[in-house]
Amino acid sequence: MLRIAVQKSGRLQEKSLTLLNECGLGIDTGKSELKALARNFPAEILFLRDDDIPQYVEDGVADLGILGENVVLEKKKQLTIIEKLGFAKCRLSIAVPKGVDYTSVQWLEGKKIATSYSRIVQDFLTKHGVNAEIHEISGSVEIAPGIGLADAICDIVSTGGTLLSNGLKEVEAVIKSEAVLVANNNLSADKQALIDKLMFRIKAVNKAGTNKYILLNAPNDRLEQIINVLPGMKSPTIMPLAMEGWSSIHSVLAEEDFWDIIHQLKANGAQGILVIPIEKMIL
Ligand code: PRT
Ligand code: ZN
Repeated sequence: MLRIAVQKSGRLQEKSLTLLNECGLGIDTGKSELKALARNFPAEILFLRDDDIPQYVEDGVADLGILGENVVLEKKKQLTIIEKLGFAKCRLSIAVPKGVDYTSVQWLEGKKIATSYSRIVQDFLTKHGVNAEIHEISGSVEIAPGIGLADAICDIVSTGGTLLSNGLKEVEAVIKSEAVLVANNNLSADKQALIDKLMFRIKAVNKAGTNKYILLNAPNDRLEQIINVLPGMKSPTIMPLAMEGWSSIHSVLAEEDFWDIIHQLKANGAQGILVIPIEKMIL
């Protein structure tokens, strides 16, 4: 039985459970319990505060955990990041009042920085040879400069809206972060086998999410140009249409190349282009 720690409530909870359910675990969501048993996989979900997950995974109370990389780096526990999950993307940044004439990290010398991430900030300062006073606070970091508690802050930024509405500007991105899957370092062979099974599914789900299935019609005399534009898993599938001289082409596109390729397909005479989400993708 695998024990998987997931955030009890907050930004990561829903996406963590959705991912596990897309992997077929069958977890009943919506209950405010501390534990839940997966219906279709030998796994138990432990609902915890994200800050506590690294300790539970280090101690082996949980075998796996899903949390922000920012928390993993801050807690410095003995555990291993085994997969980046692609959601809850953000950065941990230093910000200063918008009127400050900030030119380089040297500006921080001798200053007071408020943050909930003192270890990450200290590593950043050490790397740049800057001495500054770190003031550890646990919430509402962005108000610290306004109330005279600090000269700068280091906090999570996603859209930047919070900084803006508090009269601050982002001056250094210290780390980038996203949700990650972490594992205990001393897993039994049985647990490792279950994790391998789960990892296979996670990869299939995440790969599917970044790809699209595409169908289009093309005149046979343009097939070659169109096939050259399409990547495909191996090569595109080509089937004759009932209409003489035309074929239907099926392929898979990476989301990031999507629009570029669609424009090229149109330019090469493709018609009736259909784009369909992929649920699972196994290579
Ligand atoms: O209760 P618990 O301790 O479990 O939760 P929490 O309050 O510590 O964490 P939570 O749920 O707020 O966030 C969990 C994780 O989501 C974080 O550790 C990050 O890895 C990730 N994440 C992604 C974010 C954001 N985006 C984010 N925007 N975490 C927090 N924020 C906050 C940030 O602190 C700031 O106040 O949103 C504000 C900034 O957002 P913008 O869009 O205005 O820039
Ligand atoms: Zn937290």
